[in-house]
Amino acid sequence: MAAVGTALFIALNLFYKRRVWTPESDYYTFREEEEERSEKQVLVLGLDGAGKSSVLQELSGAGSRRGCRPTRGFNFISLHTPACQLDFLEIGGGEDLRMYWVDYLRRTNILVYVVDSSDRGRLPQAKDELHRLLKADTDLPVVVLGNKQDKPDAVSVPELREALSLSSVADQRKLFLLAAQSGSEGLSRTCGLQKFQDLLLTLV
Ligand SMILES: Nc1nc2c(ncn2[C@@H]2O[C@H](COP(=O)(O)OP(=O)(O)OP(=O)(O)O)[C@@H](O)[C@H]2O)c(=O)[nH]1
Ligand SMILES: [Mg+2]
Repeated sequence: MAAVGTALFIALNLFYKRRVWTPESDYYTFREEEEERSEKQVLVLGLDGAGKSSVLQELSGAGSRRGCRPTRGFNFISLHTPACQLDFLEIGGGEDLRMYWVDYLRRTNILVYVVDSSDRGRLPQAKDELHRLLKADTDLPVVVLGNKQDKPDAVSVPELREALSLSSVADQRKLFLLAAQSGSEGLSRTCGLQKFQDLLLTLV
């Protein structure tokens, strides 16, 4: 019995050592780590109707914002860039979903916060939700998109900075505010799709 036990122990030990130390396994571990490193998470949040899905649709190359329905749960797209893969996760902005937003901050590299610049009545609410997120994670880089700039009643970027109290945000935080409009390649016309992507890549 003892001999069988010893033989089993030696065999397992040899097997374990082979798994861990062979050059091939080292190579695969290295490759897995590399693959993990090259996937970056971008969390896309904002009140319902702000335009999160429309922005994602445009980023994915679908162009027009026509056909966007309220997101009842999640919405996910991946962008392959030469530097890395950007995984965008939108969580719906409805009141019932906002309580879950903070749970996703931990696993993300950047927060993109979309605001409807023409929804003046709900700017205070957009501000409160944004500051709740900023408080929950004090280091996360943030890009605020002041969306729907094509609408005649949209507030300007300086007004939006004021309305969202962005000047009160700590200096060391990486925070950017960009004007945007999505649909019909609007994002390309305002903040610039390529510029937006490049900015994200500098922040991951
Ligand atoms: N005029 C204008 N309308 C826009 C713009 N972006 C989005 N919309 C419209 O706004 C509405 C809401 O857009 P969505 O992209 O579904 O908004 P969302 O933030 O994903 O909303 P939820 O999924 O409900 O949280 C849609 O009717 C869009 O067509 C924009 O830049 N300009
Ligand atoms: Mg949506």
